[in-house]
Amino acid sequence: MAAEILEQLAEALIKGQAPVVKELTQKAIDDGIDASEILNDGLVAGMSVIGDRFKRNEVYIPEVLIAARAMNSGMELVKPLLLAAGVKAKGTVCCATVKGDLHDIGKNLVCMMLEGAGYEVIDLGVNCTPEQFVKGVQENDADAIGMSALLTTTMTNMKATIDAFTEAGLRDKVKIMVGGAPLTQSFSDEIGADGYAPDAASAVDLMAELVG
Ligand code: B1M
Repeated sequence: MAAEILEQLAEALIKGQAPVVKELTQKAIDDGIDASEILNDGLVAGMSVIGDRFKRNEVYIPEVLIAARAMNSGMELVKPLLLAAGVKAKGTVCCATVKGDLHDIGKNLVCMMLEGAGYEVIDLGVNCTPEQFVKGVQENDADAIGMSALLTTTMTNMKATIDAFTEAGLRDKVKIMVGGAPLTQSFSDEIGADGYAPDAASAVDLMAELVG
């Protein structure tokens, strides 16, 4: 019975049906299904299908955004229960677009996918200075950061941010993931990041490798 509701929940999320996701999440809660089971076997299961399809170019950005909205409608109900039960996220990640850069569509997608995969995501927004990244990590005791850049002129601020973590004595504690259209794996290696993800779904896989 529980398995059936969770399957329906994942299916509704894949279809981006926010009201149905909300309704089924509430039904699952009312039926006494554990909140982390609803999260992992319903919401996250659906979102990972979307992630895989996105990676294979079977769905595109609008579908991912619609699925993420559906995910949020279920998360709103499940989150307070998870917090009350003391269920821990897989890790905490501070994400932002780097200093000088205002592009946030890709970064927002990465945030949604990470959240969908069970990470606590602190969105530090756009035009984020190295100091703001460091402060964000310190205030939230984050395990990792995700830096996005869309401009060749702002890519260099990624290195400045990594240097700021080294100066703050936090470089060994924090995993650093980078991404954005002008980036490459070799650029990521050059600046000393821990990993580069070419798209939002790969960002989830990479974060799992980096943080677990
Ligand atoms: Co701008 N812009 N823009 N822009 N803009 C580009 C990036 C550009 C390539 C357009 C062009 O000239 N052909 C060009 C950059 C050239 C360069 O540097 N080589 C450019 C420019 C020049 C500019 C301005 C300087 C223009 C001007 O004012 N003269 C200016 C800069 C403002 C600033 O940031 N300081 C500017 C402004 C803007 C808008 C505000 C109008 C708007 C942004 C709106 C917003 O984001 N809220 C905008 C847009 C929309 C674009 C394009 C058209 C689309 C970018 C986008 O959102 N793509 C873009 C041209 C293009 O790409 N066709 C362009 C969709 C998004 C989902 O993809 O962000 O790549 P993307 O994210 C992907 C992956 O890269 C990856 O996952 C995502 C999903 O799979 N990814 C990560 C991204 N971040 C990641 C982080 C990770 C992991 C993966 O880990 C942390």
